[in-house]
Amino acid sequence: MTDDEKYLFDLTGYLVLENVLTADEVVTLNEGIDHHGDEIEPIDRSLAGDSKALAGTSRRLGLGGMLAWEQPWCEPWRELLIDPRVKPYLNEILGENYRLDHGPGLIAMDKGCEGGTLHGGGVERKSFSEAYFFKAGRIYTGLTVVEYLLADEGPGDGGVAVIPGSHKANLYCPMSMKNWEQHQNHVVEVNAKAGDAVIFTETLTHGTLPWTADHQRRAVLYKFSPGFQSYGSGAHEVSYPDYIEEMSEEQRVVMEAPHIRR
Ligand SMILES: O=C(O)CCC(=O)C(=O)O
Repeated sequence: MTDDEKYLFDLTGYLVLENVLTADEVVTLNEGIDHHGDEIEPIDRSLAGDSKALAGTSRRLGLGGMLAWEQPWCEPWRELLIDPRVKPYLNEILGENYRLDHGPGLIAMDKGCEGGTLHGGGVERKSFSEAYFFKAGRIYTGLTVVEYLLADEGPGDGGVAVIPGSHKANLYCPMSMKNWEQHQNHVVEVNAKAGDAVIFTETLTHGTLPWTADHQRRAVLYKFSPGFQSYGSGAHEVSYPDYIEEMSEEQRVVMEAPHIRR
């Protein structure tokens, strides 16, 4: 992580890393999703709340469980736990020995799909599990999102959106802004290409704008925490057969339950 990237991440709460995945990796990950297409389901509740600006004609689609998929489909997802292009960033902001908190999870949206209320924000996230602070020359983040784009998110398409700098906000974000009904000029639609990754602190106020593009939105979210900390329920549920047994030593470290690591 360069000094410029540290400055920008501290200033805005997010970074876009270009070309993290190769075109072949994007194809392989998308093929895995297509292969498990019958497991993709619309989520069980609307995420747009009562916002007219975020409303849509369908709900977001979701898919999880990729780490436990059968061989060879699971492998590219397991590799992303220790992605050498992303790991230096996580080591810097989460500390070495970061762990997978939850995920990966797919967000898929078809044209017309509703958005999701903006949430997060420095003052709204009181739990230490979502802390953001700077101390002794270092950034410290709690829950941190690595969002891999498997389809382009171009200008006006919708998708992931953030309020830059809001991870340090001292006042509550107005509901009309969380609903994307007012102050839209301060809500940044993050534009990036398939293969890029967006890293953001969950403390940043973020959400989803309605999807307007003809192609399906596909973004995959891995959420990481410092090794000693958990936002989710802690230890990962491992069903039989124990898929963690199949993982490399480096991958298993990321799957460990929260504890102080020396
Ligand atoms: O990528 C998106 O649509 C935003 C995801 C989101 O809101 C979240 O992970 O909490």
